[in-house]
Amino acid sequence: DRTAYLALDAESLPHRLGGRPELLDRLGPADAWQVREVGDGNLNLVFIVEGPKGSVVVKQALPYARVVGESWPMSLDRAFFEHEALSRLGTRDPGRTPELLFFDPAQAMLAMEHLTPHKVVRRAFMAGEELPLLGTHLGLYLARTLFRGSDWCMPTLARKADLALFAGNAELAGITEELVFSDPFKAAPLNRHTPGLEDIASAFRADRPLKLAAVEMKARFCTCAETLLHGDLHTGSVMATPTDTRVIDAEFALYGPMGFDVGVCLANLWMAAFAQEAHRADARAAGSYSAFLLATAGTLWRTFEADFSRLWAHERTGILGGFDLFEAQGDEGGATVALTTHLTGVWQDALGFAGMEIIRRILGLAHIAEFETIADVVLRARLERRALGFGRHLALNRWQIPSIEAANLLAETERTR
Ligand code: SR1
Ligand code: MG
Repeated sequence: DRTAYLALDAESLPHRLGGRPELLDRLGPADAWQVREVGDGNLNLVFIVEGPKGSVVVKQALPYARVVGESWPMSLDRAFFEHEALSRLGTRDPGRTPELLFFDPAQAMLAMEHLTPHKVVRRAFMAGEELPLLGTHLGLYLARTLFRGSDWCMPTLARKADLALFAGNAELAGITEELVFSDPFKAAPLNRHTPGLEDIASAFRADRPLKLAAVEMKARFCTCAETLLHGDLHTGSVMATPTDTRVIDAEFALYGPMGFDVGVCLANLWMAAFAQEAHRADARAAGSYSAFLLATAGTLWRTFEADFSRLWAHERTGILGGFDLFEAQGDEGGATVALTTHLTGVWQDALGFAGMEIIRRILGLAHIAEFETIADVVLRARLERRALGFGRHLALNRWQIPSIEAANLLAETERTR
C-alpha cells in the first residue's frame, strides 16, 4: 500500500519502528535509541540506529533521486529488488553481504546488520588504509555470485523465473543504460565535468571509435542476460575492515554480462590509483598506495579466475552444465576449452565496461569522491584527464590487453605520465 509511504527522519524513526521485534531484540527499548542519517549515496536515506543492546542500519528509498532532487521521480520498487538481490547474493557467497533483518515493501524500507567497524571502501582508500584481503574477498564474491546466478549453475525453471523477476527492475537498468553508455558521449543536460576538461569532453563527443565502443558495450549490457549482477559494484558499494569485506547497495541488480560487475569494480580500483597524487603527502607515498590498489586489482582478477574455474569443475549443474557431447567422445578437454573461451570473454567485457565506468564518473552525472574532494581544480583536471585517457584506451583496446598485469602496467604508466 504505497499511499501509506512516508519518508523517515531521525526524530520519527523510534516511534515508527519501535514496535518491530527484530529491532527491539537487537537494540533494546525504542525510547533509548539514538538515530543518525548517514546516507552519502545518490539515491536513498540511510539511518544508523543505536540502542543499549546494539545497532542496526535502516535504509529507505526516496521517491526521487537524491542526487538530483524531486525533479527526478524514481520508483520505490528498487527497495524490493535490492532485498531480493541481497538475499540471493548472500546465499551464493555466504557472509559477504549484511545480514537482513526485515523488509517493509509499503515503506520501501530495509533493515540490516550495522557493519561496524567497517568503512566504505572508497573512504578507506581516500584515508590511505590498506585492506589486505579486499582483492581476495571481491574475487571470490564475483566468482561465486556470477557463476551461481548463471545458466552454468542454475536449473531452467528457477533461472527463467529470476530473469523475469529482475526484468521488473527496468527503471534502474534504464538509468545505467543512459548514464554509463550514452550521456558521457553526447551533450546531455545532466553531464558535468571539472573546469579545464572542456577540450577532452568535446573530443570524446566527436570520437567515433570511442562512441562505437560505447554502443558495443551498451549492447552487451542490454542483450547479454548472463547472470544476476549486483549492477553497481563500485567501491561505495563495498564496506570493509582489514579482515572482512561486505557488499551492500544492490538496488541496481539485473541480469547482465558477468564482465559488468568485474569491470566496474576494477575501474574503481584504478580510478582510486589515478587520484592518489592528491591524497598522499608526496609522490613516493602516492606510488606506494597506488601499488597496493593495483595489486588488489591483480588479486581480484586472479582469484576470480581461479574460483570460477573451481566452480566450473564442481558445480556445473545448470542448463549449460552438461558437456556429455564432449565426454561421450572421450574428449575431456572440450569443457576446458569452453571455460577458457568464457573467461576470455568476461575479461574483454570487463575491460570495456571498466573504460565506460571511468569515463562516465568524470564526464557524466555521478562522480566519485576521490576526484570530487580535490579542491585544487587544476590538479583534479590533470588527474581526471589521465584517467580518461586510460579509460578510452581500455574501451578501444579491450581485445588486445592480454592480462591483468598488462592492464595494471598501462594504468601505472598513464597515472605517472
Ligand atoms: C541517479 S543515480 C546515479 C548513480 O548512482 C548510483 O550509485 C549509480 O551508480 C548511478 O549510476
Ligand atoms: Mg548505491
